[in-house]
Amino acid sequence: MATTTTPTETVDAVVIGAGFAGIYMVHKLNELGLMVRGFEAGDGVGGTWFWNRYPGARCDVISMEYAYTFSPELIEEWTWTERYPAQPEILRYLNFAADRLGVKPHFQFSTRVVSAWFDDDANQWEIILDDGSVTRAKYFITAVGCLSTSMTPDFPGLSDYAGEVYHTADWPADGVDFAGKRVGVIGTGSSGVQVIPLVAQQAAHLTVFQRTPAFSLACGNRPLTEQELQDFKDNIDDHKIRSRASGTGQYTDTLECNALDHTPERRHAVYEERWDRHRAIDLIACYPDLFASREANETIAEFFRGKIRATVTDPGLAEKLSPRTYPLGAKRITLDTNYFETYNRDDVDLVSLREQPLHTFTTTGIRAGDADYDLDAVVLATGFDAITGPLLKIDIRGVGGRTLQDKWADGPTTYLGVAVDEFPNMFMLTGPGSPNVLTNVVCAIEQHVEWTGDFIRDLEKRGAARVAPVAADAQKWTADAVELADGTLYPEGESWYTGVNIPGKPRVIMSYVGGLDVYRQICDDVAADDYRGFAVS
Ligand code: NA7
Repeated sequence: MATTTTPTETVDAVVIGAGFAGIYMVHKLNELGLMVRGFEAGDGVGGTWFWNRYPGARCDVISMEYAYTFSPELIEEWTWTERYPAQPEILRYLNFAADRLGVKPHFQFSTRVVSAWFDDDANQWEIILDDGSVTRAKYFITAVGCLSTSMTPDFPGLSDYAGEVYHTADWPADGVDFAGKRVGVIGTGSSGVQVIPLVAQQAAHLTVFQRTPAFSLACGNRPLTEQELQDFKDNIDDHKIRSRASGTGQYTDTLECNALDHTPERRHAVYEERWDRHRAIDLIACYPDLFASREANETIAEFFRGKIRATVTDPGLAEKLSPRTYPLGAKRITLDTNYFETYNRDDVDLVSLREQPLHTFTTTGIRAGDADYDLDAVVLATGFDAITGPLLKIDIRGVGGRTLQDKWADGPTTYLGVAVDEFPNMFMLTGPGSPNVLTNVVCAIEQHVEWTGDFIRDLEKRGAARVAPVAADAQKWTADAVELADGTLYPEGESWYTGVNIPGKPRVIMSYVGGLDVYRQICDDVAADDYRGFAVS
């Protein structure tokens, strides 16, 4: 690997990915006057929103809040149509933003970065692309997203199955016609919960294979009114201040007393009022103790189960759909439109894989428990190798040829979730150890891009050739972040948050759980203290 090839191009910075993070990072580096090249595997911008184009794909953050705030022009010139934006609208927004910022010419699309190695002598990264060409750059910045490496379980017999197979995270651009077909969906996380009602409407018959039921909130999606849109634009400064001061980038009015301090009747009334707001953060952050105490959490978990019982007419089916094995919020709360209602249809069945384990695919379908299910098509809504997956898919080698795979064999170690010791001049946007997926990710991205951009400006001003975190600071940051997470209910979620959905992946929370507001302050303090914890030469 560590042989210098003749580069086709030498630039100041390479950015991988053209989603929310990559678009803004390229713009920021352009503003700094650096020569920047972006690489993107898709044939257009969008990142996660480019590939996740399954029917029903929709963001779980309100549209106006799921948008860049750094540019008054972008805010003024874009108008959202729905409260929760669907994938095509987010993709249109990102195309609009990339065009308006003029970043598309800096990207090379339909190009995958295969490997990158740090040249110790030249203090440069050599980036090797899937067409064999090579680019050299001083700075190597990953904007690869947290949910961009899809996960297909190693189901026995899958390769022998003769029917159609689709993964929600890699959906055909031209769509799929399920009319008249017997379809199976495996997975009931956010993607499954969104795709199931729409597949049910089209297919002749739908069988849902559920391993763990979801806590799901009816999203109450609707068109936005002109008044709402105008009010938001008029109050954008207030929105920025409030989202920056919040732990998740989404503000809510958390009550001062604990859930367990209220009577059951009072609590129920509070939950009902919050349910009608159709916003997950308003429920999970309703009382301060909901995510700190299992007993408090059970009160809201039972409230959600009550909603399932009120919707699903068959009580046995309602119970199968009711989560009981993990606290609410420890797996991501899903947002849906008519998810539980779908199970009242005669042409939809549920197979609980806890009661009937999935043994194998056959040539004609799936064998689970004692039964064979004949299926013309199967949709895998089985999720992602999250956060570290997209980084480890690239063969990244730092000082002395050390691979990132080797460095992170026991779990990712980072400093501030943005840099790794032994990997100089490399910056990760929303990397492991940063607040990433536990926030409105656009807020996390803006903070990371702005902080990284400021740091690079500072390095260029000093004439620095090389920067990397000090190993001891990275180890401390990582250990402290893990300890912080151990004091929450996240480890009980058994989800992609902690890597347990991927066989063999180290089981560790990959996000900083202390809140985006606290994290922002720490990063600002590090910068003010002459980038404490980084060695610059
Ligand atoms: P998730 O949330 O990881 O959901 C994946 C689903 O697939 C979940 O229900 C899993 O059950 C199920 N799954 C995974 N592997 C298997 C196997 N081997 N057998 C049966 N079922 C399986 O991914 P999503 O794409 O829905 O959502 C990811 C994020 O994207 C989401 O949180 C939003 O932020 C957007 P399990 O729960 O592991 O028992």
